[in-house]
Amino acid sequence: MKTNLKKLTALLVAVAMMFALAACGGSKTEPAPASNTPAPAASAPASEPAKTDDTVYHLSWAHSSSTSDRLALATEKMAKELEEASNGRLIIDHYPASQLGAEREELEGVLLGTIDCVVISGGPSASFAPSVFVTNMPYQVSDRFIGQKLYDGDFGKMLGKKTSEEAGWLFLGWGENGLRQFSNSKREIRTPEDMKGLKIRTMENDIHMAIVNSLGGSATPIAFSELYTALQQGTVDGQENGLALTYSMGFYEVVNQMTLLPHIYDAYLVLMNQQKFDSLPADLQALMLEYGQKYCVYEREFNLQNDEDALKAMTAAGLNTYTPTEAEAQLFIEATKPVEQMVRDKVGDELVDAYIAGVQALK
Ligand code: EAX
Repeated sequence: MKTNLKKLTALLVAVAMMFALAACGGSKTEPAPASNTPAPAASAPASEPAKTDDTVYHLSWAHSSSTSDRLALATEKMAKELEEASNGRLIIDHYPASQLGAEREELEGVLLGTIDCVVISGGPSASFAPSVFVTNMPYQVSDRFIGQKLYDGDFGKMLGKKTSEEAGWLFLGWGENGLRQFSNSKREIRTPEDMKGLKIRTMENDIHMAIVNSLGGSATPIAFSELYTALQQGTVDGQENGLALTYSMGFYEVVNQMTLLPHIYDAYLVLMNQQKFDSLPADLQALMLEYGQKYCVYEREFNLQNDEDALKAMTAAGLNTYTPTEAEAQLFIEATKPVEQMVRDKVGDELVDAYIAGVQALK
């Protein structure tokens, strides 16, 4: 309730700002100074000509991770460098930990222009840009470096552009959420048989839900910001996320079993409100494109390091891990085979074939 009120207040402030700006007869959008109020500056209208003066621009940058997570670490590093590179003209106002709303609201915000930039996984973003569903194909990529090359190559460039066309945001780059794996508080999962009857929280994404259900679990969509409590209160028995996030969000405190068999290599989409981008002077636009890419490089580096540290720390804290044998892994792959057709129905054969061919070429 408290969170809802906060969100409502943030939304009302943002809407009020938009009206205030409109009432000024299309005057320049001066960015709001950084403050403790979690309401980002409204975006300038698209028609506004780019400035070339020394105006200081503030960009709100939102994500759902905690301040110790790789998303926050990469944001701070990139923001510092961007401020320097722009001689203090481009300032990132960092809003971690779903401060501006749950992931769906963050996506809506970046489309409405009440949030300037967002880092978001391939789960919730598929509802806004359906081609993202292709990134949810199960048991295709179990090596992060193959995933990184896939998204850095032609396939990723094409897909990023396609998401901008579909949703209307500006795609800046592919970061890495990581290799998603199942964890739960009930029992060790060695084969899909062990998942029978387990309530597993998923993102609000049909393909993620289908994966869990085809493995015998019961998929329960819950917003990421509600997940810790849902595990703690037993609303769900388990979840699936990468190692770094399972650690940084404290999920390992409320599960005790983890199966090390990645079912999805989940990329992060780094997105910007298109009109806000258009309102920046050309040199700052170029910096945004460059530092959007740099952010992805930093975030992947932090993720790799965090994954390694997280596994050690969680094991030391009592988390039991199990790595399925090849024969056991095959059972997971077989059980989720029908999901591929679901993805084909959503995004078309061409995109799925390009994804599979892209992965195969890198293996
Ligand atoms: O940004 O909801 C989740 O499980 C995600 O991994 C989240 O989107 C991270």
